[in-house]
Amino acid sequence: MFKKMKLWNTPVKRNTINERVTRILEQPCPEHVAIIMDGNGRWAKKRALPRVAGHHEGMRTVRKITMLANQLNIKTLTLYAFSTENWKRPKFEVDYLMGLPEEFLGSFLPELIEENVRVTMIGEESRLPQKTRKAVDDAIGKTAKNTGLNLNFALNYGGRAEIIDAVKSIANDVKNEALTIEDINGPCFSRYLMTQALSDPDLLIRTSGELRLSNFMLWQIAYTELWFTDVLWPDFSETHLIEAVEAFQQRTRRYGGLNDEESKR
Ligand code: V07
Repeated sequence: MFKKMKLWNTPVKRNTINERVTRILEQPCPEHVAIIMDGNGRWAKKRALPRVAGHHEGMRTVRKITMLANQLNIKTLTLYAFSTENWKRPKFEVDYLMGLPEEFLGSFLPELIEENVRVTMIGEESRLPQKTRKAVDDAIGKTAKNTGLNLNFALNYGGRAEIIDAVKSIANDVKNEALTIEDINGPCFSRYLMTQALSDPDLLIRTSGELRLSNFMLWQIAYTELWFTDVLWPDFSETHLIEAVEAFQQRTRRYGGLNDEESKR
């Protein structure tokens, strides 16, 4: 039933939101926002629907939040779509999830292109099914030259695996004499991560009330502002992102005068 639903039929309530967006744009915005999109299963359970109906509804939220992030001049929006641990879920659910990139891009890629959004991904791509990789690679290719929001999907991503891979590459480069042990420092280490091209997240949002990081961007979030909300991902609306960004701006303003990057190190 839910598979046959028309996907993008939500009218966007701009009038009330526009004023707050304008206000936000007058102050420094987070450059990189990362989101752990949790609570899709719970959303479905509350409605006596199958879990996958929650994942499907969550995809509609991805579209809305992407468009708002673009409007807020956010440079990078990283969305945790599938973790390395998610393979442990029932096969039916995993198969369904692996079909979502294709479905999402099938409906939404033209709009992403029109809106100048660039799609990228982090995570171990080789274990993804062929059709998933194809859909994602196609979107990455077709949006590679876009200069608006970077919509970065974490797919089959795990923070510890990423760190271990970086350590292996560094060890290899030391062995090959491309790097000396003295060269190894924070900035050098960051260049060996899948996020090498990105700045660290300024703001991390986790929906659905869980207060955990669940192996997400462990190295990159060392100085990130954290925002937890009880709202389930399918219910997360434009207003909720605006609320999180406003809170971020309030917090960073409070560092007053101090160069916060300097004061942290
Ligand atoms: C997924 C919907 C959002 C809630 C979280 C779990 C389910 C969009 C994508 C996607 C991924 C890559 C891409 C384009 C779209 C996606 C998965 C799950 C695995 F290039 N939503 N979404 N991928 N959910």
